[in-house]
Amino acid sequence: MEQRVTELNRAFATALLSGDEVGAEQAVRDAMDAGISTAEIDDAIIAPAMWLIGDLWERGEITVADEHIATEISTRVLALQREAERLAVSRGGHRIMLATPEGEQHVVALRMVHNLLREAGYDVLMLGTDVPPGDLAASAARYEPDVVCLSTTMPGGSDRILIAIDEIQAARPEAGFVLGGRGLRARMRSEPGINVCLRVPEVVEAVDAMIKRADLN
Ligand code: B12
Repeated sequence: MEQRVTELNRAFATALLSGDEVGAEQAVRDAMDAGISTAEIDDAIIAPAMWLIGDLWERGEITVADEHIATEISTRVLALQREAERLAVSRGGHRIMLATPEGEQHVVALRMVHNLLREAGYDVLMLGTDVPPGDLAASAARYEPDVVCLSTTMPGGSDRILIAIDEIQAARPEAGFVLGGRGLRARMRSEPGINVCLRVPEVVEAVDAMIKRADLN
């Protein structure tokens, strides 16, 4: 991790010195994605780069304008950090329920989904595998999820998922759905309230969009 922090500090400083706001933002986004804390990003990536800028400016190796540009970019990056934190906090107020429908035991993808949503700040409730539709509905009524993520791998999975959605909707009409897995029929497409994903990394964006849509209604 220390090595990664050093690399990102270099990338950030290089971006500041070349007035490259996109590059600076990227370095900080990479740091956040790597799980480096805000305090460490501030202390080990942004501050040392600004100290370097100060040294170069004192030695007359860069101009006052260069220093101003670096400061401006760093300030904008701090706003980006605040935005990411605000998003994580606001996600914490939303519950996402995860399960595979009856007959489905493949759960590795859903566990990956669990990790990503939790990391993004969501309140995640994992029901596990092979959950009958009536039990899914009862849990939806009890735990009031904003979004339900379902995964299916086996042939016939689409039908089981549609039955599960029907039952959950009757118990919790507000819930949106994010679906994934190779058991879904190729012609199963996203529609309002239902988002079909091909890959696990799409899930945070899909859930964010679903919650935003619900908030607008
Ligand atoms: C591990 C495994 C098992 C384990 C599961 C353990 C567990 N707790 O998960 C066990 C041993 C229990 C098992 C059992 C069976 N299995 Co199996 N299994 C596998 C294996 C090797 C890996 C599955 C896996 O983890 N993949 C990794 C994940 C990450 O990938 P993925 O599921 O494809 O998910 C990707 C996308 O679909 C998507 N995604 C999936 N879900 C979701 C959900 C959301 C919300 C999002 C956003 C995205 C998303 O994102 C992922 C990519 O980013 C596969 C081989 C394969 N090719 O996949 C066979 C496989 C799936 N199994 C198969 C079979 C046939 C069976 C059994 C019938 C075997 C038997 N005769 O008993 C049983 C059926 C059990 C059941 N009823 O569910 C077949 C299915 C063939 C088919 N579709 O017709 C496969 C393909 C093997 C094969 N080549 O024959 N299996």
